[in-house]
Amino acid sequence: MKFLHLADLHIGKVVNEISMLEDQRFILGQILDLAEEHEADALVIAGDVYDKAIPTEEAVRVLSDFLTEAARRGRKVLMISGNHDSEERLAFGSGLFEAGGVYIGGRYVGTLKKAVLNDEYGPVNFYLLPFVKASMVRYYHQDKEIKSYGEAVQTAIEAAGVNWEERNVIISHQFVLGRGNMPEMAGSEKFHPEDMGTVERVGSEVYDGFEYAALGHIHTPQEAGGPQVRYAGSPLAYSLSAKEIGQVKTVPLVTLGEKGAEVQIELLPLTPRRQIRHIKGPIACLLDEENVTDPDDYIYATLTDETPVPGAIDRLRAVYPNVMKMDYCNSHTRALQETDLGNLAGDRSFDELMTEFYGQIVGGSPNEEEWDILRAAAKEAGVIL
Ligand SMILES: [Mn+2]
Repeated sequence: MKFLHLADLHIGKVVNEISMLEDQRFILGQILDLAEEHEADALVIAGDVYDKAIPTEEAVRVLSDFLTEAARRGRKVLMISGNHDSEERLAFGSGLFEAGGVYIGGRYVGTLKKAVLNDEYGPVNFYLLPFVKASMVRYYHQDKEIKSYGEAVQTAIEAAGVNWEERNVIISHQFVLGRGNMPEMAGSEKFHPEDMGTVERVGSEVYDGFEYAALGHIHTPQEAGGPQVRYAGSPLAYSLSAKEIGQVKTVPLVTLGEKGAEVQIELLPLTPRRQIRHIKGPIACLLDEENVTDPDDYIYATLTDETPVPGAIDRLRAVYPNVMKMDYCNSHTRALQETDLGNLAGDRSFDELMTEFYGQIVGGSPNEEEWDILRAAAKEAGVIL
């Protein structure tokens, strides 16, 4: 039995005002080709299928085409909802889809959906555990004391009546600590580990006993407590964070032999339609033909020019049509970084502050027209009378 493990597709995601839909259609097509090339029996999607609870029509079409094409090529699909998905909308038609080999775990209803796929060694049981909070599991298991997400996942698994004599795979979308270690974030996740209470962290030992735990939620591909408990990571970079730019995204190809045999995991690298790249330097240098490679990539440009470049973004776009972000790094921005914002005003007047600000950012002081605009804005904001 072979399957590809996907997660965090976030179909419909917009990164810095640029829609990723075509990139997603492209990478999903590549994944279907990889499934064919490696003769994978199934595709597992561990949550955050869509980016939003109410996806756009175009996003729905991308998923619909993907599922239809997977089924047409004889691949089973097993997917669960993540915290970004609407459980109910993702599960639309799921009872009917099963006849086509598409199994969806939308809403947690006290039991886990189980999909059984067979190979020459017998059945492989896939358990679909959608994203759950402690309260959702507590509602169905009021006899159990459930204080944390970890206890919730554990209760949900215990109630599933897993036959441990057989081969079992769990699909789950949670924040999982690998043997006590925090997972390594990519930067495009919509939460910060520091903001999370310990009740939201799931210990990886709750997945002990499964041949494989296909996890979603964290966008950096990684193990979480052992090679058989894995985050697939998102198939594309979804942020301009230093971590995620240039991160090679992969799809685990999981091969199960007979019960007790070692599980084989091969990470298949993905090649995006466009890379996200961070380029840095004076604008003249960045636009110099000698230095321009792959201009269609998604570009984050940091200009090191000491003075603001008029029309910089348009000039960049003329060469790199897919600029996602532009900022400056020069002596002014560095000075600003070192400024104590809390104590910025001190007891100085508005005019003094503006003069200094202009000096730092533009060099020189505002002209009469600029003063008029600044004072009008400050009046409106109630800063000056
Ligand atoms: Mn996600």
